[in-house]
Amino acid sequence: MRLSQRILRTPKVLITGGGGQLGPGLARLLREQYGHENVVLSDVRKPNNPEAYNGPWKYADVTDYKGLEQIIVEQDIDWVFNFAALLSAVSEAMPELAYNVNVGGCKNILDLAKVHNLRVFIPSTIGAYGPASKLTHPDGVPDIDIQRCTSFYGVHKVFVENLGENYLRKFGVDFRCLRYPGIISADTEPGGGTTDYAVDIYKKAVKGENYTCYLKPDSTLPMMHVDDCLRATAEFMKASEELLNIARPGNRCYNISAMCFNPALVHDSIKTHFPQFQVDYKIDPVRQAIADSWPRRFDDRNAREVWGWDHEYDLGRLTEYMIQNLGGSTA
Ligand code: AKB
Repeated sequence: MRLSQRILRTPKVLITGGGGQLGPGLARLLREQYGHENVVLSDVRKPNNPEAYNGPWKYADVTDYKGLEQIIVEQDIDWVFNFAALLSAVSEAMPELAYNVNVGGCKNILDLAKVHNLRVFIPSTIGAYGPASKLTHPDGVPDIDIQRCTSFYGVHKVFVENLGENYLRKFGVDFRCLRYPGIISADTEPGGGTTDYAVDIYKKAVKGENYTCYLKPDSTLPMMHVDDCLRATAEFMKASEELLNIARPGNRCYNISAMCFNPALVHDSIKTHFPQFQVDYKIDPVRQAIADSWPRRFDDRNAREVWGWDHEYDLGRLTEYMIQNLGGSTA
């Protein structure tokens, strides 16, 4: 197939780390747009989500270059979305494995993108900023700032952001990266992050139980509903390369933002539906230190101006969604 034909055809997509919080939802969205057979979901664990059975599923370990290459070649892949990662709290507990997956895995994917002419999406995070950012930018940390982060996870993400942009500038690799806030979903588990409380708190509330929170009540962080996150990811990946190159030459890392809240605010929001719901606090020093080092707010003006990002969910709507989708009633 000639290159011009490849550019015009429907992309063949590989999602790595696809069994986690984001993979199944992204596969569902992309399969609706590009066809079920064109979206390959993959992970190192057996599928635990029904979406795995709605199209191709493969074993793929991002730390295994040859294994990944085999899938990319055999499946004739054009786009890779890499969700394989150890999140912030788990990375502090297992720094070596985290390095291999978060750094080594991404380097493999960037090298494969260079060899096989792939478009690659690798998410980054609020964790890619350090404690200075929220002091210097209390109203929102911009895309470009000093990133002296204090968690292993943040250090890994900063490295990959910079490596990806260097592969773009030096080798023309079509690298794309969004910095995600904490993502909140009802039907998939977050798995080892600092922002996981914002999912767990809703689960307890709908069961009629109280919640013990590991972050302080005023630990404000940027957050986002999973549907906004997945829509942003799909839209950003579709944006024309030319548009991105002209708008911010050499820069492919964009903040995306929707809402900011802390445990006290989400507790208040849940109480509008379950007035008896109680939260107490037992602080986890590791996750509290991570949260304290992250920005409270993102400035995402570039994403809004350059490729048209906009969010749909605020805290009130998120609370209604979570209660309904976790089996509670908002009536
Ligand atoms: C985490 O808490 O580690 C993640 C993130 C914000 O990147 N949810």
